[in-house]
Amino acid sequence: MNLEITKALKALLSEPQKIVIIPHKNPDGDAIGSTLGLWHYLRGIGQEAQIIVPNDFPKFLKWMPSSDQIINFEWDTTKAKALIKQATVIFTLDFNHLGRIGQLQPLLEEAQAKFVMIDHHQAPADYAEITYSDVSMSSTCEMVYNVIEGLEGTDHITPDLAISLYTGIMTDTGSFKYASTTSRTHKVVAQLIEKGAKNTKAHNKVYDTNTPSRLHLLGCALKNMVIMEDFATAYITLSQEELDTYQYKKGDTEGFVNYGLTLDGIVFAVIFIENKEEGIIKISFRSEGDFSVNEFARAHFNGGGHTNAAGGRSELPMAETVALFKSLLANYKDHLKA
Ligand SMILES: [Mn+2]
Repeated sequence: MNLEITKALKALLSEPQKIVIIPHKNPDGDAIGSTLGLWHYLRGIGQEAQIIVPNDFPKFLKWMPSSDQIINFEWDTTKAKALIKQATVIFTLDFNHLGRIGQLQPLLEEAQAKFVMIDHHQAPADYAEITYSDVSMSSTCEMVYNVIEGLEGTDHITPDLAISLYTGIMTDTGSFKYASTTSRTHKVVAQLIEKGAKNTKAHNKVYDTNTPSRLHLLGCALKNMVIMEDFATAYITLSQEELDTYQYKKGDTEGFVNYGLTLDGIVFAVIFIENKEEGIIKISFRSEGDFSVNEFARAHFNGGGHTNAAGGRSELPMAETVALFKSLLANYKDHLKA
């Protein structure tokens, strides 16, 4: 975090503000962890702050301290609207384009507040007064730690704050294994553990809370996996019917896409998940090495993200979506090698 951002944030927070903190739609561990981490910090220094999520977040994150204080826009629309209208500062976390917040987009476009963006995705939009964007960061949680440190606020890191940030770093780095995990990431994590983050608890609460139906859905997904050795690619499909058969609940398919990469010789893994209600196929892309799934998702599937992890969507039916995907691989043959 550079000096200019530190100075601007210091000035902003030297006055009492009415603060709203917003993560992206379908919030993940990093989105919830970073918003809660920042929320604990801002409350700790005496600021008025509220978190508003565009929609619900997975059950495996609901143990996080004070996560019950989070306002869900879909359930508490009137309250959320009022808070956004009155806000003097809006922090947007773990996304960098107002198209990522669903129904909140028009409200934020009209909001009078000063915007602060803290995010590690590529190609940030230009909507914030203060933009802290760094694609080299493991997670937004690591960036929130940098913010707190930059504001000389590490004494305000309580165990609740610490475990919030720890959890987001853990989930966004695939438990500290992705290429974005640096020595600095480990130093931050070490600090968080020293501040009281119960690291084993975070792992158990996030990863060891499977239901039988989720494991059965995983079994179905793995059975559906198609391996294309010539392109070092593996993809999975899950139809709405299959999701229904295994009583799909939000968050159940989290991490499924990564199984393709555990195969020897596979560098590109994809999952296509049908969503009948929205009339779309949701797609997650993962890669190992140099192949940029961010560029692939941007170019062909209305999405984007990071070099090794991205999302996208298709409005075509499943079979046509998969056919399109397969037809594209030949263009990337030189990059799709183990
Ligand atoms: Mn993130």
